[in-house]
Amino acid sequence: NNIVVEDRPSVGDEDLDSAASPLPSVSASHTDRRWSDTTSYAGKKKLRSWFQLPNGNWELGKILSISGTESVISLPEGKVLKVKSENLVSANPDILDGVDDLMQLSYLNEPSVLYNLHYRYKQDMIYTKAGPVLVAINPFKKVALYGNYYIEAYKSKSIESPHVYAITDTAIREMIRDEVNQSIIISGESGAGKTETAKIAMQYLAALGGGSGIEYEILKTNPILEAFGNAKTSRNDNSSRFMNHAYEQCFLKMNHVVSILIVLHLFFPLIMDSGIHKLEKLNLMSAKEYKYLRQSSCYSINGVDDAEQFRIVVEALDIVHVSKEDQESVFAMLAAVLWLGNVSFTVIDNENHVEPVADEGLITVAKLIGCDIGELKLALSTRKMRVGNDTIVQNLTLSQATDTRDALAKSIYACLFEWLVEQINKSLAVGKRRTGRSISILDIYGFESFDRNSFEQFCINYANERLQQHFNRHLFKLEQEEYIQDGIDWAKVDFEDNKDCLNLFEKVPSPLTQLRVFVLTTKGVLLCYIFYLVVCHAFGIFIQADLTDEESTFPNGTDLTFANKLKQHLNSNPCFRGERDKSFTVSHYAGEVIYDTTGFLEKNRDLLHLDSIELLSSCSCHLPQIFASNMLSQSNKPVVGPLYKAGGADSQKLSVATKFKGQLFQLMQRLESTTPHFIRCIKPNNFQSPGLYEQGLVLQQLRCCGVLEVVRISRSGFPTRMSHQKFARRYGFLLLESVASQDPLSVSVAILHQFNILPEMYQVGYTKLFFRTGQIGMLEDTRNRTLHGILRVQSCFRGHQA
Ligand code: AD9
Ligand code: MG
Repeated sequence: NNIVVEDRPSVGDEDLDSAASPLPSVSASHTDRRWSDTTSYAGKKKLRSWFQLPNGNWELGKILSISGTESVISLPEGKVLKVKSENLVSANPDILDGVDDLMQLSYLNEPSVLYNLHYRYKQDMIYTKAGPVLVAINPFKKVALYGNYYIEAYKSKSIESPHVYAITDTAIREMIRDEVNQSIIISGESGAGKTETAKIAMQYLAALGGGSGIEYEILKTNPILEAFGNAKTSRNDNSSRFMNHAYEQCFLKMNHVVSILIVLHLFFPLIMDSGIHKLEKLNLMSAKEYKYLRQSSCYSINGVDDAEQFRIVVEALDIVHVSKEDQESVFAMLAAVLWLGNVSFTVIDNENHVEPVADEGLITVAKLIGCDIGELKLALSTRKMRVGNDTIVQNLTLSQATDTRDALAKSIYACLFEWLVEQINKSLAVGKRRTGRSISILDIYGFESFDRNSFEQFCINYANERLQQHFNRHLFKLEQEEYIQDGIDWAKVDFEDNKDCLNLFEKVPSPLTQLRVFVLTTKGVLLCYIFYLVVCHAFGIFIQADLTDEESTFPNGTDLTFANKLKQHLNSNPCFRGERDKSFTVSHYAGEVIYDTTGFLEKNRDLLHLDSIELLSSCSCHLPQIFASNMLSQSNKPVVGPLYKAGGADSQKLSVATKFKGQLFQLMQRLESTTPHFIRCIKPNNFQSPGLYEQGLVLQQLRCCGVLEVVRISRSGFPTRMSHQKFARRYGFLLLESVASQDPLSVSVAILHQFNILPEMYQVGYTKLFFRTGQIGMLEDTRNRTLHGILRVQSCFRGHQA
């Protein structure tokens, strides 16, 4: 039979059984670091072994006997089973239970990793290293791991267990040592704890800044971004809807994808807080009275005190110097958005044309944004069109008018968010033009998969796919390429590449088919397939079919035809699968997601008619005016409506997907020039419930983010590297004997010898030295001690002289 008997670490079975719990920090000696992956084994009697239950969960048992291909195993609660030996997977000796770096496990297989993480999680040790990556498991409760005591301890290195503070500290040290910008990249599914983790990292930076630095101010501005940019979703009560790229004074946002149909945080504090007298003129009613808020039928979040939340936001607005007057306008805009949702229409002719009902809703909106009621009515129910040199006014149907109303509400909200971000960035930059190096903390919206996934999920998951590629590139691809380039011995490790999936979103077949000049129907209505092409292009899902086909499909050039085109053109991509009706499935690195294209085109457009922009610019309030001029300066040609001019390129700039892609590329470009530090957040259950650890869910997240592969490559690889020159310069002065030749390589080799660095712990490449983990740390310690000594001697000497 093909049973493999593993070479076990040399610890006696009985010793293992009686070994005291070695927590919190266990480190196995280097020689114990053997590993074997998912190799089935049947070894000596009473060895610990994993057995998979029919429900997929793993249980830890002990092998009682082995005969032929079968083993008898005892499981917890006195169960004894006879099983096929090949179904057993090696477990680590209990001396390794709860090691703080998965690299220390002798057997690196899935059940062992799951068990180790759970073992720690049960004791509130939510952080574990997986080689260079920090794994953070969401505790869904307060854990006593933060605050000044811990910050000081990590700063002075008196605690070494894995922590966000430790990663942040490393980033700072490497920034200083290597003079390279750093980034802390936080990823994970929605609700896994990314935003909390980012805040913890900022806390550490803020503490180092002594409570007065820019980090501190950023921390203080967080409530604004969260209030306006987060929303409650079924996955997370406080889900981020924008990309937060903090510390570089650059907040990229996904505001256009924010659908106000999701309940946004600030609305509730605004409504609930009856104590704010100034808000009286906003004419607010209870949440249930607003149509936009009613759609979610969710009016509060457990444990969130709306009044307190509101106070914090106002305080934060003060900090970023938003004047009281502007603050009132901000809240007036929010109220206007809510009231807009309540504007209703009546049909005025037999062609289903409508006009808004002049009720409380309409009147309040006009008052809040400071416009004429008549103008508002016109903007919501008619559209000006230019035909040749003439302008004609066309009445809107009910569905067109509703779309116009919702687009106006969305735009006001999006502009407001953008404006706030601008104020924050401005205030942070005042008098503090930073020079030198930086550390960026990246926290984006996590991978999302709901029962129904739309355009928002499509964008969010695309961003995550990009980030995953960055992770892969750094930890696998570049790493291995560098080994090979520098000519060191290296056996390649395979990893999951998400290239195919990215192609789905990005690959633009060339040559690009030109957008044809659009055709006017006899009634002067623009063919809407233009939008459809814009969407397709933006996604790299560009359709090369002859446009005359599209002409014939008009006026049905809708979500359905869009979906059909996708199916037709992407079926050859292994990550794409067409589904029934308007749906399609994408195989993301984190799992399959079925997207429903209903509303894709409309959400992608998300653009305002010129009529609405003109309305805003005619307002007497100052924020709507700013919004209008910002929108006009982005492009003086709104895409929607017949004022659109032919000449594809400009129009593409404006689609949400294109804009989004642009922001994402900009972000990735910035990240590429930094040294990345990765934190992988893991969600242990879908109920936001403390203590519950679902093996299957955790395993799926570990698998999709390649944690095991990372550990494997780090264990067999050489994560630290330094050029010969730099190494010689940095440590050369530690040499006790002078070296015959002064070339960097000879000096480096002499240093390695003097410090007895074992040959298997490093490799000498053409241009660089490559080290296994921990080696440079040891050299750095010696260097620091020596430098310290020299400084002390010098100051003593000076003291004497004086
Ligand atoms: V989303 O992609 O923005 O939807 P995130 O950002 O990954 O998501 P978030 O940080 O908002 O998730 O965390 C969700 C919730 O988990 C928080 O509101 C906290 O209640 C909880 N959490 C996360 N991390 C910690 C922690 N270190 N300590 C305590 C935590 N609670
Ligand atoms: Mg978040």
